[in-house]
Amino acid sequence: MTRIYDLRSWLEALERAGQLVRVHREVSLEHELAAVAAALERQRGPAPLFERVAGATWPVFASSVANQERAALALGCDKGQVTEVMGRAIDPANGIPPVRIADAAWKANVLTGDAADVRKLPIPTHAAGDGGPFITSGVIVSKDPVSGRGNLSYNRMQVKGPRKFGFDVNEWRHVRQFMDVQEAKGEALPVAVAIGLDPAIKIAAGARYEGDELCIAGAIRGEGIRVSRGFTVDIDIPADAEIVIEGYLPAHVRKGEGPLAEFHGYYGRIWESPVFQVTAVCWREDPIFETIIPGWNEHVYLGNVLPREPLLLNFVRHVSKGVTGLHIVPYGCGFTVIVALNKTNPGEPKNVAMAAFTAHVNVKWCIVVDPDIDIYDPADVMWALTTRVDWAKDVFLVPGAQGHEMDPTADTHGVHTKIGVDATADKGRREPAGRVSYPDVDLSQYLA
Ligand SMILES: Cc1cc2nc3c(=O)[nH]c(=O)nc-3n(C[C@H](O)[C@H](O)[C@H](O)COP(=O)(O)O)c2cc1C
Ligand SMILES: [Mn+2]
Repeated sequence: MTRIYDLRSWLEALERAGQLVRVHREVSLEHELAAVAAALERQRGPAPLFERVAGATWPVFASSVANQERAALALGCDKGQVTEVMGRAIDPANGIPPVRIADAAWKANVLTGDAADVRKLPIPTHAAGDGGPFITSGVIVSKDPVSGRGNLSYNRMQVKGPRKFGFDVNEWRHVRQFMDVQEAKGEALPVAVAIGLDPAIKIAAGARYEGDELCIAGAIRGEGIRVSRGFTVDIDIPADAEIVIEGYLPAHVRKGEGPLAEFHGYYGRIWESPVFQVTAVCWREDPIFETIIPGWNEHVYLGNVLPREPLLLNFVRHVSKGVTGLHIVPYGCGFTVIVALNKTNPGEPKNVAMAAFTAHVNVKWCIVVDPDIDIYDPADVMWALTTRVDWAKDVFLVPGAQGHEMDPTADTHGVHTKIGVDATADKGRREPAGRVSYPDVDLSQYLA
């Protein structure tokens, strides 16, 4: 197995697993690159490395952690173990802190001052309704100005000029908390953006964690992530990143930014957001740029699937030891959960669904299936819904419950209706003979 510690070793691991496709045909950064990557994500196809990008010298990689196979590969486990491995990684007791080194691959090339021009970077314009080019796969590295601890997050960055971006940050984020401390003193918040990464760091950045999220990445890799001090910011930045942008968020500056495709599959609005002022642009030799297709599978996987599944598993396991697996489906905006249950009592599936609702406000729809259903295969789940559900008896609604404030069916406070579905068999109805199945075959042996 390839030891994964940066984007390049990750690409090797993907290629070996048949999860990488090199796109030789030239693509445009305006919509075309994102359209190809989005189509591949929806077909559960391999991740594209765009080798020729019009008007750019650097290749662009997309869709790193966009399906269950790649999540498992990134975490070094089987498909069905992802939730449990994530559970161990985000347990602060297992965190492994980063290790500081003097050198870093990205210290090979540095532009500062007026020369730090981000027009050099191949930043795509993704969806048709996006407000322009956005960095979507930048992991934001910041530092708590009070305690000094590090922090990782995602904050989309819209290109606003050669050295300026819009910087989207919601109210309850750690970065917002750090900004508030600085703004009270009238001071800027220094930040760095790391692009082109070991997927362990990307997975860590999507989690809400009381501590430095780099400890999560360390826990995934079983050793501290190598970091190196920035040139113009006093921040420890992943040393094996392909590209690093350093800068600061000036105090009390807000500018219109957006719209961008959101995780729920609609466009967001234009927000009055902070501004990121660039102080340095750094890169490895022959760097590879990386992007996340906004509003699509990887976006939901990193933000809503991987960090939340462990929490849900804890809750539903508390209610029933018979739970064999759980998946927050990436095509359901992080609102839909499928639980596999080896039930021992007829009412158990509904109790399990209720546990999922209370585990996280986002959960709106919980489908409970038997362990013979592949929870990672939408067609198998649809088959269970069709053949094992009597809609008048096996479904229950919870009106007036708290949901995500961005659920388009919810009111302005996020109040919505939740729905639980018992899609298990053996409810004392008819008894079909055994289920039809065909053995798995290695298609490459037949179609080559
Ligand atoms: C791909 C992706 C993009 C995101 N974009 C934003 C964003 O633009 N603004 C924001 O406030 N949160 C965004 N988030 C959510 C936060 O970055 C994420 O929840 C992170 O855990 C917040 O870090 P914190 O817990 O240290 O505050 C995004 C998440 C993902 C996975
Ligand atoms: Mn944090």
